[in-house]
Amino acid sequence: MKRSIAVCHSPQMLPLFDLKGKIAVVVDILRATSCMVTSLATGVEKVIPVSKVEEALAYQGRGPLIAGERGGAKLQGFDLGNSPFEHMNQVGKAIVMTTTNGTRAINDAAEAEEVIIGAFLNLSAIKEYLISKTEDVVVVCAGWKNLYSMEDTLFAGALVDALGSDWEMDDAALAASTLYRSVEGNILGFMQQASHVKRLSGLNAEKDLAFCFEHDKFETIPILREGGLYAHNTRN
Ligand code: 3SL
Repeated sequence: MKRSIAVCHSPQMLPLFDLKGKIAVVVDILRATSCMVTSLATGVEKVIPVSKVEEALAYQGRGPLIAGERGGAKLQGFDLGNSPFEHMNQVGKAIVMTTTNGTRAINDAAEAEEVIIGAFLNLSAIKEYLISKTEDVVVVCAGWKNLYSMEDTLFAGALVDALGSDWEMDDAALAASTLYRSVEGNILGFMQQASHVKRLSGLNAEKDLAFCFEHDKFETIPILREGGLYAHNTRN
């Protein structure tokens, strides 16, 4: 029997999916999951994703760095915002992170057999990891405030495309891979029309944008275990 891959376009739609016994690949390309892959690949020990600002603030002064944004802007009093460059090379640190959509999507997907974190930065590692497993897969897009997002859909499409035709796809997976294939030669150009790129344009995030669409920079897969994300390296 073929394994199945489905795409959930927003955490709001998660109750329509049965995640039990499945692997959830949570994605928030701009920029939460790109930050998490970057931090864990460059030396962070663990990332604790929390949904609310107050939950992150409760860790202040207790060891971990606290990171986060609302509406893309760094939160007042936080150590880090949501640029992958701020999350790079924080060797040995723990980071508690809260973002508008990404950290909530991770916590909402927690009933899955396994929750792993995807980004273009670790796309091939995610593909190899999924091939090595036997469970069905749901790609959980963080979206934007419960709505569809282009960048997360493109990642879902790239992953479906990379896995090949031997998978049972739902219509959302089929649509995502068709979209990805139609723009893969010019993703950054295509993304200029997307709402989150327009939203980030006042925040000096051009460098982040280019970085978040780089493919296969890292082999690290963040995996959720007891509320924390830890690095799994595919070559280990
Ligand atoms: O929505 C999120 O979780 C963030 O990644 C959004 S932003 O890119 O920082 O604006």
